[in-house]
Amino acid sequence: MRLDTELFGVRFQNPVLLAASTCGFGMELQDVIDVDVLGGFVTKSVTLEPRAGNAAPRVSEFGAGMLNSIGLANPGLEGARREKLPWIAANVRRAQVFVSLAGHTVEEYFQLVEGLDDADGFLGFEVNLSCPNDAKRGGPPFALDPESVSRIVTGCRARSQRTILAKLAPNDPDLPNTVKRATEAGADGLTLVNTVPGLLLRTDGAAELGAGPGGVSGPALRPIGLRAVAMARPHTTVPLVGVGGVFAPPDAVAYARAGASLVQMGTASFADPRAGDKLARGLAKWGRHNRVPSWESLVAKGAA
Ligand code: RRO
Repeated sequence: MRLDTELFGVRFQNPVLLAASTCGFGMELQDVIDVDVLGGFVTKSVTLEPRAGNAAPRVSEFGAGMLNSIGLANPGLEGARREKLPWIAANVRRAQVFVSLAGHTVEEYFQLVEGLDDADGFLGFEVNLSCPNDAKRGGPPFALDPESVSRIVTGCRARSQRTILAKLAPNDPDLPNTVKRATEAGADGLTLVNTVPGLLLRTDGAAELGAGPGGVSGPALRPIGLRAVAMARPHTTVPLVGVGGVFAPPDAVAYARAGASLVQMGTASFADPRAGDKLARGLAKWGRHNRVPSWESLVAKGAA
């Protein structure tokens, strides 16, 4: 099965990306995996200022997946420019890279785009509108307010020629509307979905995570991500990127059938950093076995 796919004016050698926050900025994994065997990866979300992140423990496993509250730990705009993006520019050749952006205000997204747009080494931005763990901002994520989605994507679009993905929330009461708003505002693609808000408690009533609540990922997120992709597909023509519980080839194929042109892997690659590479190779084998000529032939089409 041919795995390569042409999107956003470039070639992805396979449809498997590592999700934001699971591979740092690539360099953190350099002794463990060759990121250039992947279709691509998304960096940690970059904020204007460096962030130390939330109190430990930041992740906790449970039967159906994982709860995290990392709290946007990242080196900030200047740190990313100075220490992280140059490594990507010098070392990543074949994987397509998206820089994830997280603002606390609408204007902060614009400052982030302005501050990073002329750096080298990446294809585009994944505008993270759906972080469930931003204690500094508080309140619901921007993705749950269609007006904010529209303003943020419009402003980022006006400031960059690069590919812009908008990362949306799983708990959106009107996802079709948000999908339409993000598309009309100029997003080139949509990433569906971020983690679902959740809480794990110990028997003494204390939260398992230092920050209290967090975001649920892993197998439990797969039906939620698939539903979101399938629900979004008729409402936009732009490519969709499916995230949530992608572990094995049938999971990725299910996302393609729902309408995702690419998939991202998060929790699976926490447990095994080589999971992305294994998935790409597993997909090729799955396609041979099932006589499917190409990944692209599996991807359900969007709105006409
Ligand atoms: O850093 C985090 O705690 C985090 C982010 Br920015 C996000 O978008 N989704 C998530 O589950 N955790």
